[in-house]
Amino acid sequence: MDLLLKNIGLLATPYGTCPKSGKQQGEITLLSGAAIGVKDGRIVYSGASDDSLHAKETIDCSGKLVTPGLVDCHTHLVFGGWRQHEMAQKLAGIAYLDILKAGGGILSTVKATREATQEQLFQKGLGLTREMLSFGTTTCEGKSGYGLDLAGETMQLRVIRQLDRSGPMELAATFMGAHAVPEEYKNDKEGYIRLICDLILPAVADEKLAEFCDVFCETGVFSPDESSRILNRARQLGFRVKAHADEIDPIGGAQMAAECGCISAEHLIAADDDGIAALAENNVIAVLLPATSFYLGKPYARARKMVESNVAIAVATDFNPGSSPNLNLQLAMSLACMQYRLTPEQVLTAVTLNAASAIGRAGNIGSIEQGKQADVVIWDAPDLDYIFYRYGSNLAKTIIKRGEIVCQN
Ligand code: IZC
Ligand code: ZN
Repeated sequence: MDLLLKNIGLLATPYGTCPKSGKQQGEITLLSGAAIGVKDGRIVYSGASDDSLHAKETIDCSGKLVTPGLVDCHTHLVFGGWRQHEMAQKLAGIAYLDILKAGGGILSTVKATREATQEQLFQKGLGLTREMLSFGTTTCEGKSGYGLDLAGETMQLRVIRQLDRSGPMELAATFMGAHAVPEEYKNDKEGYIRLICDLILPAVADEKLAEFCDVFCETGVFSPDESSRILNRARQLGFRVKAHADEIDPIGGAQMAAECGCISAEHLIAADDDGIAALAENNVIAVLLPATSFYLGKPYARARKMVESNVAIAVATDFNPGSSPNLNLQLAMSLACMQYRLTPEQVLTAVTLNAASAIGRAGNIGSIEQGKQADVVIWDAPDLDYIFYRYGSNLAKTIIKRGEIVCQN
């Protein structure tokens, strides 16, 4: 063995390679006095601490909590500029969709992103992924959607690929050209949808720049019909699909996501009972984003109803410069606990195994068990409740990616 984590006070992890829903969402393995053995970046032992275990390097976990590395399965990580100037508009009561309609919001970030070079976006992304790592996130998803043309979208996706290759953060790339209608197509949404379907999506597929395709299905952005046209085209080209659905208005986004065979539907603040039932029937993972509800002053998604309805829940930051400028997944975890009223066990599954499932990686990450990649967080905490209870502090102490210490707080 290359590495041994010994003297683990409490090992807390979900188990398996499939998303967990209903009662299983909260059924995690809790093992006191545990040890983890690593070889070639993978877990080769996970179980009781045993004096016969030896490795080239040993970390004494001093009785602390250990969990899988956190997976942030929904971020808009690569963008130019910031949007702190929108704070004043928000405080004056101007709604998020009204800022967008007036050419601000996403469109102001599009302008700043188009003006940036690939190197500038890469350096900025590198700083952001390092900050995420320091909070215990070892894998994240990143979406395009601030280029809204061939050059801009592919540049953003190349930055995500460059970040993934430079490590240690592992990234999954999602094409989200259908994030807004760009200024130059303001009066020709149909033309922009054709541009996505006929030019940008095939180019992204050819260059293998993204695994997933996402759309913003929302009032004034893309309707359920328009969204499903784009997602069906993406599926034809080999993408797995996702949708921002029912974030602000209940327009049937969840049903659309279910009908299109989405791996996940995101936000779902306004999803109705039929929408939730459609997600359950079609095994669509609900990716819930409580930090966005907090920042926009919106209601919180009906997470407990989703658990009761057997929908697997993942929780993510939605990190972006407009509706969720927070990249600390621990904050989203505490909000999920206090506002959704999910238990710490349900939330742990939501940010590990279910989040890994939402980005098609549950076979490799999302739990601590033999055969999986050694992505691990040692917490400055005695048990799982403590990290939710002490919200506001960064309690991630040692962050391990592929068997290497990549951050020490
Ligand atoms: O930049 O405002 N909701 N997309 C959909 C966002 C928020 C990101 C943004
Ligand atoms: Zn989003």
